[in-house]
Amino acid sequence: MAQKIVFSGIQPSGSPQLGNYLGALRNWVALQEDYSCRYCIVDMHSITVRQSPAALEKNARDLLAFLISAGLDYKKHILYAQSHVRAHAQLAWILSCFTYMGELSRMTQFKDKSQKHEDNINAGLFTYPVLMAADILLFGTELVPIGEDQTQHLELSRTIAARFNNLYGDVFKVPEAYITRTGTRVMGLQEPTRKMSKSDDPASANVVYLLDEPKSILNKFKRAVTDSDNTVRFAPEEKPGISNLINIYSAVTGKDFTDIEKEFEGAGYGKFKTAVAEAVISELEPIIKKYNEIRADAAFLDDILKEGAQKADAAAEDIMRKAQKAVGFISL
Ligand code: ATP
Ligand code: LTN
Repeated sequence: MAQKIVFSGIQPSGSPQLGNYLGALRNWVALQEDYSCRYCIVDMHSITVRQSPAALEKNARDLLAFLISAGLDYKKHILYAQSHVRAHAQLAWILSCFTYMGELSRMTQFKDKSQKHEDNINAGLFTYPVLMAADILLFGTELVPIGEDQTQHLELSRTIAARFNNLYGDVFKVPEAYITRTGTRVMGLQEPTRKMSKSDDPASANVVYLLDEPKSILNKFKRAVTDSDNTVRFAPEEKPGISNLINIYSAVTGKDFTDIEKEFEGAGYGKFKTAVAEAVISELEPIIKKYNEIRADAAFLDDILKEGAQKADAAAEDIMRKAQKAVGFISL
């Protein structure tokens, strides 16, 4: 039987951070065993927020090298950049004609990002979820590993797919989200009520970048905002900072919350923060080692992108053609 299809994307809009890893990338690696996976560097999504062109290109190459170092098998699966495969934009246009303004205005990411970038509320920022739906639906995807912040977008992809199928027959598979128990919403270390995001201010200690030096990771965790009650207890409303650290520690070590509370009973926050930092550092260590070996090899990375684009092109062809035929474009 053919393997089920997994698709996911990550933006090269900065350097990847711990939330990306625990919420999404780790699952990307795990799913490779049982599924046929397409993993995409979604550079077209990134330009919905103004980027420096040189930084965007560098970030995309860094990200590719990171993904390979984290264990993505580019030979067995498909690893590529969105802008290299035309079908993403082609299908996004068709789907935009089956998506309502009202639906897009309800997206919380649009509202957040419009507030953050008041001077550049462009149409791409608004139709961002349509492009994401196209990414997913192009491949007959069944499972989409994402962090919790993306569930609303995935729900909209399902709605668009069902709406199109209702009108024209079974063109698209209706995808499901794949979300694990822990790590799925990592909050900022300085602002534990907001999700950690790679496009936050890199100068602050709010974001743990996956490529940070171990010393810097330790420092950021030591400076993490907590509370004055000095007990390690999971209570997200009352103790957002400590709860975030418990969630991170649990995601990395696999221990559950009550065991963690017991482990650090009476230990104080200093000791706990150091333990969380050390667990994160040792999880990342082998990835960083590999990254340092491959990042400078531009030809190696470009070859992977070229091959990935060809494979993605071929994989998208069938559904792209069906969607065009369904709406009545001339078939040759
Ligand atoms: P940006 O801030 O540039 O929008 P981002 O850091 O939020 O980027 P994306 O590239 O948009 O990251 O997302 C890649 C994957 O990482 C998505 O599946 C997303 O759900 C997940 N993710 C992002 N931030 C977090 C977080 N703080 N906790 C858990 N998962 C996250
Ligand atoms: N919107 C996602 C990135 C993304 C994505 C996708 C994730 C673009 N296309 C398709 C899963 C499937 C984000 O901001 N995290």
